[in-house]
Amino acid sequence: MINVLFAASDANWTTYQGSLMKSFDVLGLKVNLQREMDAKLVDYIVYAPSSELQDFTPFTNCKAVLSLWAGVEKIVGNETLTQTLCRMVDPGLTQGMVEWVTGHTLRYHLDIDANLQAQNGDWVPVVPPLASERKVAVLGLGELGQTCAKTLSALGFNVVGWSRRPKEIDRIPCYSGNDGLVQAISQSEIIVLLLPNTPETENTLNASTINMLPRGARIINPGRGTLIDDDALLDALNSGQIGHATLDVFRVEPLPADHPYWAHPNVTVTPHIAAETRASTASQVIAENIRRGEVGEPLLYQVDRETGY
Ligand code: NDP
Ligand code: OXD
Repeated sequence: MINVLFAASDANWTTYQGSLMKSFDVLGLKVNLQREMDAKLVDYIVYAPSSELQDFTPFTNCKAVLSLWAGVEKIVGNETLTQTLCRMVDPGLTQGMVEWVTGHTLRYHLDIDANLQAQNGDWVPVVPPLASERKVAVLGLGELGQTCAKTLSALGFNVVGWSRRPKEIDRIPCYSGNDGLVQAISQSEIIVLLLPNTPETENTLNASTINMLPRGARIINPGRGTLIDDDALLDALNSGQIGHATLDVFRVEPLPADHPYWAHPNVTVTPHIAAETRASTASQVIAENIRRGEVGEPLLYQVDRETGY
């Protein structure tokens, strides 16, 4: 019997218990899945940041902590966590992010807001440009960024990408490093942020990089709140340097009701809903990693503790 501790909220338990058991069954894994268990008996921990579990020291036989979240910034620096840490890469989550990013990119590209507001009887045709005339920078070319970049490129957008290490992606010019960031963003009218929260990515968009963007550029941030210097963005929104921002993630969540983003006419706030891990597909990923752990195969999606993602 494999002992799996489910360390996440009550709501997560309700959502995941059935799917996880089904996925274990499909792979022929005999699993004892519980919310409480003698720490020494635990073989794997399924973990979400909503869990109160912070001290991993007692889990001396635990082979891996399997995160239900893609972003692991809340756990990666935990010094008691010496076990292997795997993040979530879930096809359902990826598909959700592609739909969210594509939808908000098209909102900006087609200037849908202008049409929604122009309903006063004046017939003023303004034909949107084609996607090929719109340059979009996707910052972060991992599981999510790369899939979004490819989808936008397939729709015809002029997509460029940026990542830490150099990459080659068909029909998408890719840049890396500090100089690469300047090249990626300097002519991009829409910037999509899909970087993780690490010390290196903090304030990727700051006063200096924001000023490198074409005037009126639009920002879409489903990555993490720390990627943006909020004061610099508010200044740029007020001056018109940034035309509009759609923000799904914030330094403090829930975003406080008195935060200037809520009231700003050129900001759309969404409450961290860009993409959620989907129980049916994510459970298959967890089950596959436990199967691998049991037969001594390398686990998928291991977090690099040095880089923090
Ligand atoms: P990945 O780890 O697969 O990809 C991260 C990307 O960021 C990689 O391309 C990586 O470069 C790049 N990167 C990391 N550090 C730097 C740096 N210093 N400079 C330039 N590029 C860097 O993550 P995912 O794509 O799965 O997820 C991205 C983020 O999306 C998550 O960390 C999370 O914060 C957020 N997220 C938000 C959700 C929401 O609902 N709003 C839902 C799920 C995730 P390289 O390829 O060279 O390693
Ligand atoms: C995640 C998220 O990291 O939902 O999975 O933000």
